[in-house]
Amino acid sequence: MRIDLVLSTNRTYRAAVARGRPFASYAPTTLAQLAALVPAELGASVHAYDLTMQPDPPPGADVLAISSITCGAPHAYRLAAQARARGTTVVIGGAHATALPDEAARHADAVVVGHGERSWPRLLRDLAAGRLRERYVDFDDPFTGPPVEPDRSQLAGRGYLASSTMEASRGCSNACGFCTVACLTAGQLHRRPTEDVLHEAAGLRGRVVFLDSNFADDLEAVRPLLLGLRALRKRFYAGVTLRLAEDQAALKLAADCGLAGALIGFESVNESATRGAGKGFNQPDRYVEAVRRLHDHGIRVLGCFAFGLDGDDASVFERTVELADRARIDIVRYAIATPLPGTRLLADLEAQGRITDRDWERYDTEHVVFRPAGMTEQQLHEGYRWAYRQTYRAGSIWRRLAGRNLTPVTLAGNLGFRRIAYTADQGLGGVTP
Ligand code: B12
Ligand code: SF4
Repeated sequence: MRIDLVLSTNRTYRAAVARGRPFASYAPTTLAQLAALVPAELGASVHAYDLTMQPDPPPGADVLAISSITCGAPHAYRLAAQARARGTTVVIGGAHATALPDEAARHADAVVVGHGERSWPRLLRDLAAGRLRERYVDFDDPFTGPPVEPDRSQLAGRGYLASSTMEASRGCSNACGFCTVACLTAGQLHRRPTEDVLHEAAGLRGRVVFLDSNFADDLEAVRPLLLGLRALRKRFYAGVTLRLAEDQAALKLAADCGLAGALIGFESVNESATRGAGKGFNQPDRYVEAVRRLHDHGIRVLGCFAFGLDGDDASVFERTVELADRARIDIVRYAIATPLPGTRLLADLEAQGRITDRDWERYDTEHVVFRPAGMTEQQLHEGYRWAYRQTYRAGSIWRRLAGRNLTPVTLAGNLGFRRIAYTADQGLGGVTP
């Protein structure tokens, strides 16, 4: 049996692949995890294709298993139609199928909703036994079975900026209105056993990137892991919230244990916008001080902001750029607020009749798909692109980074975003809102 595992993506990423210059980023573990879960007794040959980095797979698989986030759903459905026309069994899972399983079911022989750790091997055994079901749903703790180590050989040589990616937990203890994580994990946060995480981390080369949505909100729960990472002398990057910067003891411990870089969702410089999105623990008047504290502990900051939440008006772009400069955020990522399926944001905007675009391709945080409250759609799109160009001017990069040791990641991140910001048709949603 030949099983092709595929990560679908949207037009912007496919165009970059076609140009031979994909957006090098951190490696997802999705395909590597699914490859490792294929039961050995099936004797299957398994091939993974991350289409954010490489072209579509050749035809001929017996099973095509597609993982899709929302902006990759149209691509997933096209691949599915082509494969089914050739008699291939198609399975779809991932964020979009979990939020909208009925839609995915129209394009696949089976849909996997939620975690794949138990469902995926069960599905393959069912298929081999000729009793494939149409839907497999599992939101229980995915980390209770025997430890699964992602088969990273499947992703080798793809040119990722960071390949040593892994999970220590899945889910989040918060449920911010614009975020899909609560939907993907049925509102639960699951942690892997510390010894499994340390075992996997020990085998990874260089700095580890934890893909967790919220690595360190509960310090007591994560303390044994931090101490273990310190014993391994592992430096690592992780997604955290600003709560970490507010807690001096936690910050010091995380830094001592190797936290080298933090991905943080600042979201907005408008307090009403962060509060409205259910992320009221982000207080914009404390952002500069928070970044200073992280820097004082030697932690680099990748700061994420979303434009267009209710509460934002057209002044938000200039104010955000100014804050990113003043706080000296190492790498800045801007997004257009996007009402992804499964979020409260989508439910609210739909109820208010403000959704203007239902092309999932454009639900990539680079396009405006709803009517913003405090500006026009055009202003939101242009302001987003303007903010990127401002933040990645040479002068701004210099102001944010001067006087600090430059790491390869900081440099590559800034140069990568600068390339995207100044190449109008190659990212940032092309030229149309
Ligand atoms: C790595 C990553 C990426 C990679 C790859 C993206 C991709 N196309 O999949 C990169 C860096 C390119 C990326 C970019 C973006 N990403 Co991203 N990314 C992640 C991240 C951090 C980790 C994914 C991962 O490896 N998880 C670990 C694996 C093991 O878990 P998993 O993917 O959920 O898979 C499990 C189950 O879902 C299930 N499963 C999944 N697929 C399938 C398929 C089958 C057949 C089966 C059986 C089971 C199954 O089984 C797996 C094991 O249990 C997640 C957040 C997160 N922590 O998950 C966001 C996330 C996937 N990204 C997200 C977003 C929004 C984006 C961007 C649009 C925006 C942005 N600026 O980041 C871009 C768009 C990229 C594009 N055009 O494709 C959202 C997706 C939400 C949605 N509904 O669309 C997430 C969930 C973050 C979030 N909090 O909202 N991202
Ligand atoms: S935005 Fe961050 S803190 Fe909020 S629910 Fe999502 S992962 Fe958790």
